[in-house]
Amino acid sequence: MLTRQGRVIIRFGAELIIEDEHGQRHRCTTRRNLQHAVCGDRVTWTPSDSGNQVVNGILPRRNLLERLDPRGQIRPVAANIDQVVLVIAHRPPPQWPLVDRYLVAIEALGATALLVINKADLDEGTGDGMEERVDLYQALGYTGLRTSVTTGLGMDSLRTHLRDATSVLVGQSGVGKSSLIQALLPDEDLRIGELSEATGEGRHTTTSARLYHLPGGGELIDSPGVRDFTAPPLPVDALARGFVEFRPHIGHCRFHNCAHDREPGCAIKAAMEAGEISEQRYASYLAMKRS
Ligand SMILES: Nc1nc2c(ncn2[C@@H]2O[C@H](COP(=O)(O)OP(=O)(O)OP(=O)(O)O)[C@@H](O)[C@H]2O)c(=O)[nH]1
Ligand SMILES: [Mg+2]
Ligand SMILES: [Zn+2]
Repeated sequence: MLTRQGRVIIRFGAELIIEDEHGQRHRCTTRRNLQHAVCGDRVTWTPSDSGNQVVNGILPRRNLLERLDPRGQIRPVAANIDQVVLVIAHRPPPQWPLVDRYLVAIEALGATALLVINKADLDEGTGDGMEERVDLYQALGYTGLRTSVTTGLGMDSLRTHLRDATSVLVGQSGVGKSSLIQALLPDEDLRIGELSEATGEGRHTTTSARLYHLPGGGELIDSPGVRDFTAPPLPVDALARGFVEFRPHIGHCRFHNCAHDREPGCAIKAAMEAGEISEQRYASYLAMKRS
């Protein structure tokens, strides 16, 4: 029988919902021995009238978002992510080392980071260091966008940034991720998803990522497990590359296997002492490396 292509928009245990090129959805199971397909995967599948439809292949992935589950196991969450929207807010105040941890994970994923500073309506210019730190990230090449779900400020701009990409939204608790998603996806579909999370009904909905089409274009993959994902640890070289401003200095240390910690002749530390790399970013690197 004819094999078709589709995209995984949701997974419940062994069952997948596939969307075809016409936007129609099909319930499928996976062929045995097939690698775990996740939300966002492009797959091949075989239609069937008997209802026994099977996914038989996963097309090459652009990337795979993985998380550490509470037991320390690495779990695949979603595939083919173009952009990660990293949400921070004036309240609760950002934990900058955590922001750096997310940025490193985004770099390792090969996705674009979009920094959203939400609750702009609470910005009283109180000298909380937010502006300086956001300026630092912008100087590193990251885009920063101020939004307010309350006043609508920046929301059109956010929609524009989401338009041509598959995105996920992440950030610490209380920054307004659910509020932003509710504003971006005001349809019933999402509310049902939130409801089943709240009631605990359907255990899978609490962890399964789901792909949504945004009304203004673009796609958002969302689940609680995506929003607060904890990335698996990285080897030292990938960790250092995750700090984009370290990259020009990598390979210039005295020791080729320098971990940029206590080694003499470290080019990264020299750049930090020369003021080219910020002390806070270097401190974030050390904290991640030593943990
Ligand atoms: N003033 C103001 N409050 C906001 C804004 N966005 C969200 N909030 C409020 O901030 C609180 C937390 O928002 P949530 O959307 O629940 O935050 P969250 O990131 O989903 O939090 P978790 O689900 O715990 O991770 C709620 O009381 C929101 O009403 C905003 O732009 N301005
Ligand atoms: Mg929430
Ligand atoms: Zn070094």
